Amino acid sequence: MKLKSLVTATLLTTGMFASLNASSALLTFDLVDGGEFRNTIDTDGAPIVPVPGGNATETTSFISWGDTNMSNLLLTSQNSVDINAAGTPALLSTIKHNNMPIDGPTLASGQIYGVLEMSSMGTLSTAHYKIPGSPTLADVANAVFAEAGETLPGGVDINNTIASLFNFTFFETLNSATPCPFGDPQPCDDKFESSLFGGIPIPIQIKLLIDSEAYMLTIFNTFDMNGDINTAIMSVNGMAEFLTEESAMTTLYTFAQLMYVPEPSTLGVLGLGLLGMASRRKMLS
Ligand SMILES: [Ca+2]
Ligand SMILES: [Ca+2]
Repeated sequence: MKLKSLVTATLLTTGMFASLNASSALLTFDLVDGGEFRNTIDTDGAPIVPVPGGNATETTSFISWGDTNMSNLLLTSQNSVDINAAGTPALLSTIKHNNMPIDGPTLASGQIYGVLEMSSMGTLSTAHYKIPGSPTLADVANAVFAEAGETLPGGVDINNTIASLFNFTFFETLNSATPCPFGDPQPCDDKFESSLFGGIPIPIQIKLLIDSEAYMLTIFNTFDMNGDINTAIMSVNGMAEFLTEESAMTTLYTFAQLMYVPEPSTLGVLGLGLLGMASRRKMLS
């Protein structure tokens, strides 16, 4: 009898999770819109038209500029990414800069637009972006959609949606300048400046609950291919800067990482659960 009720309970629980959500991971990100460059222009103010691409597993966006040795940027976003455990970085996207010494007008500025929907095998509840004033994810998503001239894709839960719009400016430096404008060694590196719409600091940090346990989700940029969170690029007053080497391919990685946050409220819930188990055992015996 005991065994039978245990089996029934397990089946019920499994069935409940399956019906609640298709995700089988602790946290899943699905790219539901964007993953593309937008409004990219050159130093003459002429548009640089992004070329979209991709397949079942990834979405790409490509821009190139320059008269002789073409420089280019390739954005590659994973269409679906699972995080199976806290503390493990998961790769969301890469930006590869093929940096050449070029003639003619160069890339001046642009945007990167992307919308990620989060889901979980457990019960997911998001709180807010960890910034002063703490707007909800839905507040930020609505503001981004208004700015980008977009709407929420059908069937997507706006409360679990991360809508991001990066604005960037690019500085192609004269390679023979002495000294280099950004103080780097010869030939002079080029520079990106990037800020996230709404003044949200980089890395992005979002508090969320999965099955009533508190986590901090960090979405960060790094040049480290293994996603060491200690190498994350930090914004200063909302602006992140980074240099890319001449005649080389530089890859900027975007990772997501969950960190478990023990909170008094969570411990309280856990305590109640243990209490419940203890009382049930008493009733059965
Ligand atoms: Ca260059
Ligand atoms: Ca340069």
